[in-house]
Amino acid sequence: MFKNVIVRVPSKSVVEGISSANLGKPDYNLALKQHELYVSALTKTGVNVTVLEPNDEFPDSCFVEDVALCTRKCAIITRPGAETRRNESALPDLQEALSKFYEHIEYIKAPGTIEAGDIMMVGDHFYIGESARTNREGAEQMIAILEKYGLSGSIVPLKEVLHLKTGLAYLENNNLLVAGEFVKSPEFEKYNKIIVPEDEAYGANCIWVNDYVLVPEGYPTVQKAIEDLGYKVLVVDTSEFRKIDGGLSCLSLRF
Ligand code: CIR
Repeated sequence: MFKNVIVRVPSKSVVEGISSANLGKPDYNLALKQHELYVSALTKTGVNVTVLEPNDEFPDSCFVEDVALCTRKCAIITRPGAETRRNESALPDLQEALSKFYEHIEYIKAPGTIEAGDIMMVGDHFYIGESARTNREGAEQMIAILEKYGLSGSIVPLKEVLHLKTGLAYLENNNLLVAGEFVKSPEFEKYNKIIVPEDEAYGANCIWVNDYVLVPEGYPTVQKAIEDLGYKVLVVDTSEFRKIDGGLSCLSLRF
């Protein structure tokens, strides 16, 4: 069960977020509205939500998932691979918020880079995508920290997607939503795979929160597959975040 969630409100500069989507720039006011509805959906799952202030200096800072990994033993502050995001993880309000919940806070150090969108938690094991944002050194530092706390990690090479969780979502109870390059990955054979059709690939970025699953609006096949598994589904529109390659998982830290 998750008790806590941390989010950061999008800033006006969200329109300048890094993007490869070719969908135009986000509408700031709509992004704000969608973010509010995202927080409402999270609140319905019973978690306590800490809301950080917008930060105009960092256009992508609403994607708070990337700057820390929150485990049941410790929080690890990452070192983002994207240059424009590098110092996001040092923002004092984030560190302050984490220190309210965690006695142990660890840090990824140069030359390691890692963004926690590349990390998928399955119980006490953490799959770490080696991507354009997360290098081998960063992944190895992360695994060493996890092992220090009795947790474990393994590296999954990424070829096509931005982050590991762009194409994977663990829904607990052995259920794994998989898209694109991960459908045939040997690492994930042991899970009950729910395969996301290519034309709904963005819908793979769902989040499980306390027996609810938050699903992005507009991905009916994914939504039905999750409902058929018996989960309570909360649909949230993320159209403005999709324009800058972000989705449901990216917008929060859950622990
Ligand atoms: C970026 O490129 O860093 C942002 N525009 C999107 C980050 C998405 N985060 C995530 O998948 N965890």
